[in-house]
Amino acid sequence: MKKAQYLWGAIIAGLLLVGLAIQHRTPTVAQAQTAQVTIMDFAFAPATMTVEPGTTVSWTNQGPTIHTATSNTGVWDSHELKAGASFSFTFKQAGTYSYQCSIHPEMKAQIIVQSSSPAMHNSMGMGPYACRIAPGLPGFL
Ligand SMILES: [Cu+2]
Repeated sequence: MKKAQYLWGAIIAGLLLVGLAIQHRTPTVAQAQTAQVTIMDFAFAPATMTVEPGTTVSWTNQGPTIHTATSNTGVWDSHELKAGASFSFTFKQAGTYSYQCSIHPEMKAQIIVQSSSPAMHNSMGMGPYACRIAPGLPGFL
């Protein structure tokens, strides 16, 4: 009995380590279908964010100054966001979307839209099964 418990403990610890390893490989991949960008101190945070296709990104102005989140290629424009205001846009197409604040063009950032492919797991020798063991755990896709 004790041996079985120890074995399970070791398996769970191993899975957690694998999860942490994946998270380290892809630190900015947002798993959820929504993602948040904070506008503060004349910068977008995070400046580069990677999301899955279909993700709705919300920009919230947490600072006192009016800003915008404006696509460099005309894909979206939040227009002026006052303190506390937010704007959302859903990214359906994969690609790299650069944007800036139209009031302060030195505020630059980008959203990268791409699928988190099972190929990444396969390249780590995990296969699809391991990925489904703990889908809610950070690091498990
Ligand atoms: Cu600004």
